[in-house]
Amino acid sequence: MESNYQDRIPNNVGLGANRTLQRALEHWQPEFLNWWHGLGPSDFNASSVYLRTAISVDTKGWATFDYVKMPDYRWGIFLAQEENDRRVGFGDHFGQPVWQQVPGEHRSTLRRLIVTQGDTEPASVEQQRLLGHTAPSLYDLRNLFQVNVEEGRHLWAMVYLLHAYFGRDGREEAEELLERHSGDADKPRILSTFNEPISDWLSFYMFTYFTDRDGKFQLKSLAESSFDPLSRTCKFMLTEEAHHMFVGDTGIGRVIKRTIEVMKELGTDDPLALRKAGVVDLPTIQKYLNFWFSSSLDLFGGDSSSNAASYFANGLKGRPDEIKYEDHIEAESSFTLELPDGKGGVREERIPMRNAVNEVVREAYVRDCEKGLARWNRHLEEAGYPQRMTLPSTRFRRTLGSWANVATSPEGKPIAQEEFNSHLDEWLPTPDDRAYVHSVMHGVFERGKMASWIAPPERGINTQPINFEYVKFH
Ligand code: BYC
Repeated sequence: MESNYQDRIPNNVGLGANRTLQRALEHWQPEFLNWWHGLGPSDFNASSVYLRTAISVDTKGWATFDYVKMPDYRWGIFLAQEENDRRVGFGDHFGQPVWQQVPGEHRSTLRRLIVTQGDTEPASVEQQRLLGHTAPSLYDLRNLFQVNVEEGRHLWAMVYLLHAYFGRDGREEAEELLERHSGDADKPRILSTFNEPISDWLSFYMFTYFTDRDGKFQLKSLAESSFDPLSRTCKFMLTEEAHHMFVGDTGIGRVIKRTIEVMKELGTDDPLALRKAGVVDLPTIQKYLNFWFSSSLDLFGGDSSSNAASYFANGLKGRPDEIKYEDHIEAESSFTLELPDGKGGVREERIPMRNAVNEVVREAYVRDCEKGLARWNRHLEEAGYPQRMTLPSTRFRRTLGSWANVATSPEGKPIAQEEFNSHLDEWLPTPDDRAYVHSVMHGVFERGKMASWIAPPERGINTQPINFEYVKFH
């Protein structure tokens, strides 16, 4: 299908040939823009931002760079190319042709999955809406807005599926995606992490590293879906997601690098001395990491989940890179979970593999997270410091699954609740830590300049220099 970039809604789904669908989406478009103006990035809508826009899905068109005012960004509907004779890759229908329409018996489950995915996209934009004011550089400001407009496009992707395949229910769900709001007491976003405030840039980098990475794994799982339009949509979303994680990965790396520079200059790792010098001390960075990593772990769902088992059995949602697994049916296989034994210890339990899919995916996610830590720790190693950033155990500070509300140390050792409480200030950001981090957040809007607490990036965007005018305020 050819890309049509001239339509009011750019697309490669032949929208022009389906007047009813086109009208329905054109009706939703002003509601989306209303939402963007009310709850999208605050105050920068008149600025020209050096953004990449997807105008097609081929290598030439998916990343076209130019100055754009955010409300004029062309939020389009793009699906990856259809694969010839694609077959169901896992579960009970393995080997059968994939579905181009929604099977009646899976309609409400697929709708729920698409709504849950769709709900996270505008949620993250809402969470980040005030960050522009305190951006540490024009380069970072541009990256924030790039992430925001693309999350907006990912919302469009899910809304397209809801409108095109789920009739009136789908249209109602699309409206509700703009009615729930992050942190709203009455109508919160669906998943926990998407109601946490992101009010400083250290949290933003942690979120784009850890939470966007959940996005990567969930999108990869949905890209395996037998419902082919969902699979193709997610495949294309994944190309954009990589930059979001890059922003988090390099952002955290730059914060650590700058802290090391000042540790060297001052000859101390004393947090108070470092704070006086305007950088974020390593223990505080570790506490932020503990917070966002543990929160993001909950986004994979329960470790033993009958929902996950039925998604897998029915071919609705698979495992990332399903092709790498030997057994695509997993009807007989099992998985050993480590569970709290209720007496301060750990016990093992074998559960059917299908019920453990969330845990399998979570484990793959943890391995992927470790790569960033290795990179950040290299900065410390090269500078000759013994400190290292670590990932806490997957049992630590969970609110969901078998380890929910079980007190453990960051290493995963079950401990008494009193002991947990007495260490909280060492393990998670305190109000003081947050107040300090907030206190160094000031907008730096001069070309090439960086805030005191972060090192410059290694290179600019799209081969532009670091001192490029990434955002023009007029
Ligand atoms: N918070 O059987 P269970 C992204 C609910 S991020 C609140 O344990 P299941 C992005 C669950 O919905 C990726 N509720 O888990 C990143 C279920 O409720 P119902 C987003 C939670 O169903 C950055 C109940 O608890 N995409 O793209 O196997 C920026 C029992 O669930 C939570 C997706 O998540 C939680 N943390 O798996 C922008 C993919 N966890 O249905 C974007 C779609 C679970 O009984 N979603 N619950 O009322 C899914 O595949 C699944 O819903 C989950 C949960 C993986 C989330």
